[in-house]
This record gives sequence, structure tokens and C-alpha cells, in this order.
Amino acid sequence: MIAHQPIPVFHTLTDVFGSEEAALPHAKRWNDLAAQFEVRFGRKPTYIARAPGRVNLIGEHIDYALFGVLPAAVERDILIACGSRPTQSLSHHAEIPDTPGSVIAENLHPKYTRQVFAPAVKEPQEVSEQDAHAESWKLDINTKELRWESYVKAGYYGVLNHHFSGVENSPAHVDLLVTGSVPAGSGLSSSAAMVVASTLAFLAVNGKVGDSLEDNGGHKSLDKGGLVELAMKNEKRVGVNSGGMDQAASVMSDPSSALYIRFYPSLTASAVRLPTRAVFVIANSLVVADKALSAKRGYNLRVVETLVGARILAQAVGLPIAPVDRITYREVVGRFAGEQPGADMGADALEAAITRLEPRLDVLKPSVTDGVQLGVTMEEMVQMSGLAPDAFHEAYLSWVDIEATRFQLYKRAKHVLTEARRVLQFRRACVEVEAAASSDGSEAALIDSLGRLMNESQVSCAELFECSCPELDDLTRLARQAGAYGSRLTGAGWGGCTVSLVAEGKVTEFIQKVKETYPPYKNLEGTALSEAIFATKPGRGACGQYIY
Ligand code: NG1
Ligand code: MG
Repeated sequence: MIAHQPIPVFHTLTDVFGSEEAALPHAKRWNDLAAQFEVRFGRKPTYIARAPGRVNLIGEHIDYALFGVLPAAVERDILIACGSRPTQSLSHHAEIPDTPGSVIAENLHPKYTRQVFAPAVKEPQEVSEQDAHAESWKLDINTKELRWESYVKAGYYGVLNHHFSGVENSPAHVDLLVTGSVPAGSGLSSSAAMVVASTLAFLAVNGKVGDSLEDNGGHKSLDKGGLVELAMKNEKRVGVNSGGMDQAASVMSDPSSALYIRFYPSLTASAVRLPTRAVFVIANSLVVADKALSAKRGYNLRVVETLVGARILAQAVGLPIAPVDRITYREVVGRFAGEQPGADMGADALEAAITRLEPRLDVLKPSVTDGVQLGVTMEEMVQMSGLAPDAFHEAYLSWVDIEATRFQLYKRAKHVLTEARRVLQFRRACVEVEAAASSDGSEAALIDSLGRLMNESQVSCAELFECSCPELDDLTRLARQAGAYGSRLTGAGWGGCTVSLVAEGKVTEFIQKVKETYPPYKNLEGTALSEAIFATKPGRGACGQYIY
């Protein structure tokens, strides 16, 4: 079980990358970071946390409906060099708060300025009594605007509240320095990489990451699954109600394969071998998704549309649900097919159940003729949910900030169910490719079918989930014209990257053709071009290096 493995701890870079040869291309970046840490903080870092970005091969916007997804970590990553700051050095810095756990966070990128902050212990009246895991620390995180240190703070927040019970057991003062090679706002999940790396950095500085799960002074160290769950909660602190795909991919990936990640009945990840005769190529549309705006009118709105739709569908197929139960589509499909809560019916039965449930989605259409394009109003939606307005607000709106006058319940549901089925089909085809690898003919046909599923996913994202944009539509079309088996947006969408499946040996030609036809690439050469469009293979998940 990948989820129960310890988080890898390494003492040399060769260990991190598997061999001296593999470590070589990365050595300069790691060494420069450690050297800069020493310049800025006057001593060596003790630990470097590393967390990669990810590319999602298929399964978009279905993680928060608890359906399985199929991402892989990319080689691009976030590195955080860190170390605890001796208390006596505090007196030299008037600006540093003298309370426990103060942080100086710097970034090698000059755009991201130095930040100094400290958490505070909550007053007894601020700790909620109903909460079994009463949080004893507070830390201001700005969710109104996008700020780089918010991701650092998000990681810290969870570590504080899960591992420190208050001043008696107080956190170290920390200095840290960040560098990253995952482009921001590109759908490669720089945000999850930041949160995972930050969570790991604060755990390590405070002695909470061990070589094995048991050797941490008699305490159990966090395993990979624990880190994913902590990072998922942490990232929600930045204001996005995300599913757990990115954090899971960043933590649990393995260089040999992509990951099939499931969230129901519990978080599990299993390796999926990819065909060796085809390569995934990432191409950035160079449109940067506006995360703050797309949260209100995009991401968070989709989360609400998806959850409300699931409740309405559940009722329509006769499943009783309590007003407070925010049932997901995955649970509706399961219960509809007679699956016991918490049980797992298996991929084939799930696929069959999705197909049987699909015609029932008509209940989500607006009552007016041709209303599918229009969507339903808030009033209609509340009425369809069967909840009183107050209860509806409490269950679906009170925890999220959204902006909309119409809600597209039917289109979103149609995307979610068909995309969930495509993931199951994609995974099955990968398994069959592996089995058929010896016979050329059947492997070619299976790779074609992977491409077809990716293309269908793009159409569904564009037309039903409406998370594409004109540039992503163009770029995926041009990729197909340049010979890709299939091409689709990856990540949240509304800008960012695409992923295309291309025959091995045709990658250079493919990249050249896309460069000639996608207008924003026309003037890109050398590194600028290879930053925008590049072949990728699955990379190692999050890990850390101790420096002595
Ligand atoms: P990106 O593209 O990294 O913002 C987001 C969500 C995922 C998933 C995808 C869409 C976050 C942190 N991640 O990814 O959980 O829902 O969109 O499939 O918000
Ligand atoms: Mg993100």
C-alpha cells in the first residue's frame, strides 16, 4: 500500500535521484539553493524538502465527486531549504516576533518578497469545544488575494495544529528559502507542490519526519497517506475547495508509472504502467488562469454545482439523504447499485452502474424547453434540492464564496459521470497495453483508444464542464493535427497546460509542428520554447534530503 509507506528521507542527492548520473542535472539547483540559504541566514540549511507538480492524464474535476483520477508527478518541483533558527539570533532582528515558531520565508524568485510571520496560541474562548481535534494555533492567511507566502503558511498551519498542543510543546523558529520550477497558474499544480513542500519542511524542522514510521523517538512519523491528508486540508486554507488529486500525485508518485488515485471508500493509490511506445507531451497555452476569479465563478462554483446535483439525483433515484449529508456522485452511483457504504464494488461494476444511472440525469435539466444551455436559477435549484432555503444555504453555500445567477447542474453531472467512466476505460486500456506489449498490432490499437478517450475528455471539459478556453481548444486541436493520438487540457483549466499523447520517436517533429501553428509559440526559441512545450515522464513523489 503506497499510502502506508514512509516519506522518503535521503542524505545525499544521489539517493534522491537513484544514481549519480540521474542526480547530475539537478545538482546545481539544489546546491545553489543551499548556498543561498547560507548567504541569507548565516548557516547551512538542515533539510531540503522537495515536492513535484503533476500532470493529470485523465479524470478532470471529478476528484471532489470522489471518483478515481489518473495523474503522474512531473519532474518539475518546488524545493524548500530550511533550518531552525537559534533563539539567541532573534535579538539581532528587531522585526522578528519573539513568540514561538516565528518564520522568515524567502524565495529565490525576486518577484516573491521576504515575509516574516509568527503563529499565535488561541485564547481558550477561541477554541471550539465541539471540535474533537481542537486547533490551538492561529495564523493569518490572506485568501482574498493570491500571495506566495499563503501556501507556505497553509502548510505550517496544519503542522502546528496537528503536532503542537500549545506553548508547553512549542514549535521551532524557522528560516526557509523556496525555489520552484513548476509554472504557476498552469494546471501543473504548483500550488499543491508548494503546500506539500511546506508541510514537509515544517514537519522536518520540528523533527516529525523519520527514516521509518516508528523511529521518531518512539512516535509514529507521518506516512505518505497522512502527508496527503494533511496537505489536502492545508490547501483548503488558501480558499480553494479542492479534491485531493494534486496532493496525492505530488506525494505518492513513482518514476515507473502513473497513479490511479481513488478517494472512495478511502484514499488509495496504485501504479499504472504507461505504454512505452507513446510519450506524454505537456504544452502550456501561455494563458495564466486567474485563480482568484476562477475560484468564485469557476472552481468553487463547479464544486457547488456538482454537490447539489448529486443530492437532487440521489433523491430522484429514491435514496434517502439527511439534510446535512453532502453526498457525492460517487456515493450516489454506489448506493444506486446497492453497494454497502464503505465497501468497494470494483471497476467493472462501477462502470456498469455509471452507465445505468446516466439516463436518470434528465432530472437535473431545467423545466423550460431548451433550457439546458440556460441552467437553473438559485430559486429553482433550492426547490429541486428539496431543502428549506436555510438548510440549503447551510449545506451548500455557507462555506464557499461563489458568484453566479444560473447553475448548470445537468451539464456538470454529464461531464462528471462520463469522465469517471473514461478514467476506468483508460486504466483498463493501459493494463491491456502492458499485456499486449509484445504484439505490435494490438498495442497500436490500444494506444489509439487512449488518445480517443483523451479527446473525448477535452470535448466534455469544453462543452459540458466549461473549463476550457479558446486557446486550450486551439492548442489541443493543433496537437491532434500535428499527429497526437489525443490531446486535452490538464488540471483545473481556464488556461494553463494541455497534455498530448504522441508516438515515441515523433516527439521532435510534433513539437516543431505545434510551434509553427500555435501563434503564441511563433517567436519562442531555445529554453523559452522548451519551457513551454516538453515531453515528460512520471517522476518521483515528495521527499527530503538531510544536510550535515
Ligand atoms: P489545479 O489545476 O492544480 O488547480 C485543480 C484541483 C484538483 C482538481 C483539478 C481538476 C486544487 C489544488 N486542485 O487542480 O483537485 O480538482 O483542479 O481536475 O484546487
Ligand atoms: Mg492548484
